[in-house]
Amino acid sequence: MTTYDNILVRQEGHVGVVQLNRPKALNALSSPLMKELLSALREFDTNSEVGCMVITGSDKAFAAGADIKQMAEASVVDMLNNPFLEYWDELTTAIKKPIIAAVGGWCLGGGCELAMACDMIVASEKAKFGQPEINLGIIPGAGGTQRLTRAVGKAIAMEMVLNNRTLSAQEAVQYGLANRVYPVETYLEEAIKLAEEIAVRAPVAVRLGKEAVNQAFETSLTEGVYVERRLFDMLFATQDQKEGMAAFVAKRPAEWQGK
Ligand code: DAK
Repeated sequence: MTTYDNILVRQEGHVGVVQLNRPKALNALSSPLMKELLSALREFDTNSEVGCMVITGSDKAFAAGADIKQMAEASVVDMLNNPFLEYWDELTTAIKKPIIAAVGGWCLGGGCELAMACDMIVASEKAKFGQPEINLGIIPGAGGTQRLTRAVGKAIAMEMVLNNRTLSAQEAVQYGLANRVYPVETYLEEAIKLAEEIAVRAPVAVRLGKEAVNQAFETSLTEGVYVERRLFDMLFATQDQKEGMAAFVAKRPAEWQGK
């Protein structure tokens, strides 16, 4: 497995785990870190032993945002030319397997945007979600006004973006931003357990299920239902659909082939 400078990577069962590892900077997301993250996720995405991924940080910080020190002196042209943006875009479009964010502590700015770009969020009781860019004289730049608003609604999103309101883990679940909350001692283990459950399900159906749910954010209802129907029909060309239904009828567990 490739080793990196800013992240730690390991495989647990069928789960690829990526741990952001800039503890002194509270896992601030620098360009090198984002490049490494994308590279590690791509490696897991093409690894047939891996069915799901978990991105985590430390118990203190999932990530305290994009690296302010890196951005502080940037010009508009620097921002336009920096491949930083492409790394974020590719994270949501190029990775086909599901990704779970396991959020321990601070989950701010770009850190919150990174967690929201994942498919699910498992939080520790100490997690804090926020978009504090307003304190720096900017606004979120990687989905923080869009994914956040779709998740929590306009009222809460406006407070977070305009007035640096932070959400506790419980609030994040209550408002539909996070899936589950666990004690800080167990949230990562629980996230990996959830990822393992998903990882051993029918692989093609998992991939298309992720794609179909994500379509809900991109299209009208009519178009979205149309896309869903086409993906649904496509699954009837897989051996796994035959196996899944045969196993149900025979009252035995299904054995997925990913074919
Ligand atoms: N960047 C760089 N360093 C950071 C950092 C950050 N975001 N957050 C923390 N650090 C560093 C601190 O500078 C400090 O370093 P030293 O001074 O020791 O060298 C170290 O981490 C520990 O931080 P603190 O001493 O501040 O720790 P505390 O426990 O007192 O406070 C905190 C924790 C999380 C409340 C505090 O560190 C904090 O407020 N951090 C900044 C949070 C923030 O404003 N985040 C939003 C950043 S703007 C884009 C995509 C995304 C973005 C932009 C563009 N494109 C696609 C173009 C995103 C922008 C952002 O996220």
